[in-house]
Amino acid sequence: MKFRSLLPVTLIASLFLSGGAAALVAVTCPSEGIIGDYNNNGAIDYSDLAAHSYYYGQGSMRADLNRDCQINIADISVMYDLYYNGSGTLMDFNRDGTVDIGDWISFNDAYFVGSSFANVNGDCTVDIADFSVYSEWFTNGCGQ
Ligand SMILES: [Ca+2]
Ligand SMILES: [Ca+2]
Ligand SMILES: [Ca+2]
Repeated sequence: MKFRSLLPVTLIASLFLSGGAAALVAVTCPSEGIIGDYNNNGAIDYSDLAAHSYYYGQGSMRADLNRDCQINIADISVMYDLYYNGSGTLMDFNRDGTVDIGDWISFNDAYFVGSSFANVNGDCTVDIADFSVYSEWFTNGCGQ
């Protein structure tokens, strides 16, 4: 039993150490483009719907708005949600127009249920790497 109890402590210690080392590395913030703003005019309008439709038809990954590396109806749903309910950047996770603790909470909600939206590093899986990336962005004030 004594040996068994050592394992979690070692894991926690190594996670802590790797987290500490990562904090020393320079953080590159995500580009602050608005998600779904294909024509980069700062708003989601009808021409963005048309652009999304075009990329969707082409099977382009530019149409993959929910970041699950698949182009399907879910992406159309996200595009219409952006159009009708407001837009946001990658840092503005809850799309309320500001980057604050609410985004951190929303990211954690998405991360712990394994939502593809939490795939912030774009590698098609939701894992500790995404948690690490978003928390580094967040603690370094990206988007503020
Ligand atoms: Ca998708
Ligand atoms: Ca926000
Ligand atoms: Ca990922």
